[in-house]
Amino acid sequence: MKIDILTLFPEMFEGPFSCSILKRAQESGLLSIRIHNIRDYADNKHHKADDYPFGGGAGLVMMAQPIFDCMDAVLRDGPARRILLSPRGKRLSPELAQELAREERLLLLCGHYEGIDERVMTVIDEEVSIGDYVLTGGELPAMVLTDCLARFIPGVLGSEDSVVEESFSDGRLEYPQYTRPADFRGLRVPEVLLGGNHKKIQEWRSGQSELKTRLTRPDLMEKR
Ligand code: 4FV
Repeated sequence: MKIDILTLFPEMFEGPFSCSILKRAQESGLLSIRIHNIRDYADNKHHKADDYPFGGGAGLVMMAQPIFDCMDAVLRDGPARRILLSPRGKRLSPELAQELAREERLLLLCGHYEGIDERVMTVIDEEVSIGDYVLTGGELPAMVLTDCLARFIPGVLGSEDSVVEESFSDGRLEYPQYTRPADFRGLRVPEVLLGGNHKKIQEWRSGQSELKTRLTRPDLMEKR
């Protein structure tokens, strides 16, 4: 899968995509991520990429020209599903992430400041939101979306089981996890997990998921 990310702050992406699972996914060719600086396409002498909003109001708006020209350049070698990260968008969910993970190619546009010139929506297929709160930019949402969908690309996670048995996969929160040592500062791991009886372990885990979901996310119970 190929993901092109368009942003005014390419340096923000250095960290998250250069370690652990996402780094390995790129090295193994399962995922190719390219970051493009929209300001490089601003056709004015000061490379201005934002301006004051028509009609007044606080803050700055990203200009249409640098975004259009950046998208034209990036999509010269083929089409992509063009997504704007924005609070107006469809809420990111495991189902949406799984759907996006099946795409050949995605283009993610990161707004910043007060947002982008609305005429850019004429070259955007859909908007995606990571939650009902306003951030300083679409960069972090683009990272969240990329991380979330990458886990559904076959081969990215050590075992496919990881996405099968996890929070939300069956509408419930995941059961508690433990690892060695069995006794840490007197805090013991539940005996059932040390007994090797897989049926009992599965029952305990299912019970824990139910309990945690009922206590902390009853809304998920209704949804289910
Ligand atoms: C956002 C979100 C988000 C809005 C104005 C960027 C900011 C600024 N994107 N899910 N929540 N975007 O807050 O996706 O331009």
